Amino acid sequence: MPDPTEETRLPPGQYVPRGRPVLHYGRVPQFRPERWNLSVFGATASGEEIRYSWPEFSALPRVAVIADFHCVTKFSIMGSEWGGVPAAALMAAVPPAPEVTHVMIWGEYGYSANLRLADFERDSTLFALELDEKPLTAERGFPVRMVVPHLYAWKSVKWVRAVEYMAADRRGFWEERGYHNVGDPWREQRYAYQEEPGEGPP
Ligand SMILES: Nc1nc2c(c(=O)[nH]1)N[C@H]1C(S)=C(S)[C@@H](COP(=O)(O)O)O[C@H]1N2
Ligand SMILES: [Mo]
Repeated sequence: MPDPTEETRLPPGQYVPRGRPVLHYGRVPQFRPERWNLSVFGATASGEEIRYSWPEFSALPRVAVIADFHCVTKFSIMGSEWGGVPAAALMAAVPPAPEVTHVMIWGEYGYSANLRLADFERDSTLFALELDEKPLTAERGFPVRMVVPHLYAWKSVKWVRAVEYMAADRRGFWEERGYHNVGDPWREQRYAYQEEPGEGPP
């Protein structure tokens, strides 16, 4: 049955495809639990880099978030249930220094995406380990991916390995390649040329 609310939940220019597309640049990395860690570095309040091992990270308390997810190539994936660690909980566990304004989320192979601290802190921003109550599949970002449902999906970095606290904004992988620095789908912030003063790094 089509869900009648989907139409009003769809940002401008988006459509709902059949099935659930999988999209990423490059190869799917292999997960080696004994070598895996997730690091929080840069301008931490303590000045130290914190590293979570897989047993540590996978034991953190999780919440569920139901959200739609919008790719800049115009497909939207509606109503997924993501389970994971709220970004705000990670921030509380590893506080940023007071001057931090942005974060860079780093995936395997150097993929990255920058976020304003306010976007990172949103209740719906998660380090997701589950999709629809099952562990993520390898191609969806196993073991951990970012979910930032209120921004275009290139910001939802798969295979996350690090969070960098930054005292100034810096562009990530797609933001350096012509995509919008903020990426709000409701404002169709697709490309860098649409950026207004204050929406990108100086
Ligand atoms: N590490 C990594 N994460 C990534 C990407 C990527 O190329 N590498 N692509 C992004 C883009 S453009 C989209 S649309 C979503 C797709 O997520 P899905 O494969 O679960 O649909 O992943 C995002 N996260
Ligand atoms: Mo995308």
